[in-house]
Amino acid sequence: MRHKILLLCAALLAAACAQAPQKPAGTPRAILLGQLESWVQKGQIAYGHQDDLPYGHAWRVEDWERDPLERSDVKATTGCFPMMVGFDLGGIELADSCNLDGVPFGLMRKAALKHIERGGMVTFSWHPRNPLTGGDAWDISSDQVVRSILPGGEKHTEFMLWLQRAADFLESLGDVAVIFRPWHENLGSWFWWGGRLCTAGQYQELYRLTWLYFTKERGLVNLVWCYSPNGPIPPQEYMSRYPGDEFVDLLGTDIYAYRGDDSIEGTRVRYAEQVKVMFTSLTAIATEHKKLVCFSETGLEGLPDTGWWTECLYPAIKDFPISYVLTWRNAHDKPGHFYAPWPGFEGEADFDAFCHLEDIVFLEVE
Ligand code: BMA
Repeated sequence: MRHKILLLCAALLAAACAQAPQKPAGTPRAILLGQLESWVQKGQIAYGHQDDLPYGHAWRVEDWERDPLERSDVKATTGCFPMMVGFDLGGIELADSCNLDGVPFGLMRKAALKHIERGGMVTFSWHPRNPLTGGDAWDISSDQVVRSILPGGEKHTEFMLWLQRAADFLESLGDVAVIFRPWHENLGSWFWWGGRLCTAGQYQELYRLTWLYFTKERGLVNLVWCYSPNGPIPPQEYMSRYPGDEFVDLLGTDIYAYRGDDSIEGTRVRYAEQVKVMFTSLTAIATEHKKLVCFSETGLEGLPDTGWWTECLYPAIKDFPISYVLTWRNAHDKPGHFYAPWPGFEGEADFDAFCHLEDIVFLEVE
């Protein structure tokens, strides 16, 4: 039996059913959390893809107000949409019209809502620019940035405007629940909020400030908050900057496979080991803290391993209680920067096989 979410279009439903379909009870947030949990309980893992709808390998949505948003590299290769679609808010803080990867925020809103309406889920990350230097999220030239935006810092007022703009966007989605994953990969030192760029206390204050502003001041109660440090790291470090149970719903991690000069087999073995160490520990932490687990980002850039999905990713994750796994974006303008196959790519068949595994969940639309 294939465990896919089957969606009937509204017209079919109206024709076939006298009564409206039963909506699950609870707030949008509780329903989203409940869905993630039910996959875990059934031993299933949902699949996600970053920026799946605005663009793909060598294509992008041009006229987004008219575009039906049916195109997707994942759908073109498997017949199904990813269950989870990720978007990035980078650029919203300066009221830009497009995000850092050229996605208009209007398109992002439309695609997110359309995906949710189809029965899918949405997660937002955020690569905001550097509020102290004016550089990008990767500008690590100063270790004073986080200090400067916290209460009492010289950039605090400006930073609160950045939070306001991000909150305005999420609020504009209306009464739907989405996952929000701010200040990610915080144990590495490649973002201005990273490990060597601020103290643990400053990081926690930043996360809590964000949560408090969104939740208490703005009343954004539909957000599911994801904490997602980078891996691989020694597992005992995972909680070293944890903001606290009150501020987090989902425990994630970002771990990528890297080939480097290694063989395909060597790359697989290394990745499997890293995933195993990290998720063994995350599973125990999640049980202790009563949280759900996700694999917030992963992938192998350019997919040089054509069996990566069923012979590397799947065996690495299948025995862990991971609610969803998200692979990164298929850039429209950087030919080698992709993490999911597209029609004609040689690894297509393996991805299709992954999609049709019993315990992997895609979004099937009829
Ligand atoms: C990175 C790369 C960048 C991109 C950023 C935010 O991992 O994909 O090209 O700008 O994510 O999406």
